[in-house]
Amino acid sequence: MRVQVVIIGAGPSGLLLAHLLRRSGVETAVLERRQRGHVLARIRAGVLEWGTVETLREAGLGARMEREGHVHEGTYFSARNRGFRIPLAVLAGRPVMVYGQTEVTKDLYVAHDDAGTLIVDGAEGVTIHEAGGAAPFVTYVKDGVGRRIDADFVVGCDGFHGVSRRTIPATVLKEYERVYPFGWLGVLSESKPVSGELIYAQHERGFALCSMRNEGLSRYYVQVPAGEEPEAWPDARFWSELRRRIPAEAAEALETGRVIEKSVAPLRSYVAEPMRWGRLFLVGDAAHIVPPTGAKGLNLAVSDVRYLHEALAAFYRDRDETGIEGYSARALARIWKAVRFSWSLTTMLHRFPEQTAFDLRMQEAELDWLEGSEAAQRALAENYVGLPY
Ligand code: RFL
Ligand code: PHB
Repeated sequence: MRVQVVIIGAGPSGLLLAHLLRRSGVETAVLERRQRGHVLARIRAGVLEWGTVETLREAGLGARMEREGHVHEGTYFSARNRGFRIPLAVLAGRPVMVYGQTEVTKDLYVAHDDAGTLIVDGAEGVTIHEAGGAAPFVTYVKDGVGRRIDADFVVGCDGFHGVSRRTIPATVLKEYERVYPFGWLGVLSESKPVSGELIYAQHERGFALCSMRNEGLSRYYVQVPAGEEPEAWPDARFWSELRRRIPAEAAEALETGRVIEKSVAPLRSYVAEPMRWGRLFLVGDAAHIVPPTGAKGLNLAVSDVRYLHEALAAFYRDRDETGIEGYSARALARIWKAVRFSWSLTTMLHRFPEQTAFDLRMQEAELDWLEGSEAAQRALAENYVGLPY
């Protein structure tokens, strides 16, 4: 079998790229290791930059997001149980949208089902061949039968643990990494969100975040040591720890409902360069990871997809290769700024094991400055709502 572009991974990167390419008349096949039910059960991102919202709208994927998503014009920060608000839309000219990654992924699957895109789930042993040459192909096993797809290009949208990045020779790939000595324990709870807007809370016991999915579904996180098991956190322990870290009024108002998901996510900053090797491109988490503190991971995946879609569409339309040649540098320029932002928010808000009394004071002074300075708030807001493409 032959298609123009083979995409590995049916997360948001792979599904959105396939969707945009189909609208530009480019034929794709998407290979996903997992079953669709598994992909849709993953609870991940919650906050969309306005550029992501516009990208989804322009792609004809905005209808349910308009109805069910929530526009947030501000967000709260808190230091030592006292909160203050940053008016994002006033300072940066744009709000953000709270609409879960799970919902974005569902909308994409519905669009692909309607259009009849080839999405192979349960594709095992996906292997990329000859990506450095002119005629790449991909092999995999489905239902015990070996298969092969030839293509002009292969796109790795297969997340941090995928095969695509590892296909690039070690002599070519340069990796940059910081692993943080903590993770986030996340809880999805059937309860009314404690606040109409998100609360990012710094506290000497560790960071906490109050987020949401809708009026009846809250998403909360507390910082825990790296390697912590969710089983060490029965519901009562989680709620009591959360209450201790958030603003006093929020702690009082907190409603605890049935917990329907609980998991620990490790925190890391990671970038692989370049994001193209011959006829193989990397997109999204396959090339970079940010700690979730800045809510940037999914949004970066979307900006990579925008750039690569533009490049491939120009190639097929006009045989113009400039976009393809420039993809990696263009994507990385935006990525590094989001990596910096996510790292700096993480550093400002988390408790580090080796942190001294002096370091704690530095965090508190930074938050105090943020509370009192419009310039500081504007800088944060500009990054949080998303830098231009
Ligand atoms: P994904 O979503 O990991 O999808 C990759 C897909 O590839 C498949 N795959 C393979 N398929 C075939 N063969 C193989 N060998 C394969 N190996 C893997 C996988 O099964 C999967 O389906 O990557 P993608 O598409 O690049 O999307 C990236 C986003 O998922 C990620 O950046 C965000 O979830 C990060 N993130 C957040 N981002 C935001 O923009 N805003 C947020 O508020 C936000 N909050 C979060 C987050 C991530 C979190 N976790 C759990 C890491 C909160 C959390 C807790
Ligand atoms: C979420 O709702 O899951 C969420 C929100 C904001 C973040 C990270 C995660 O920074």
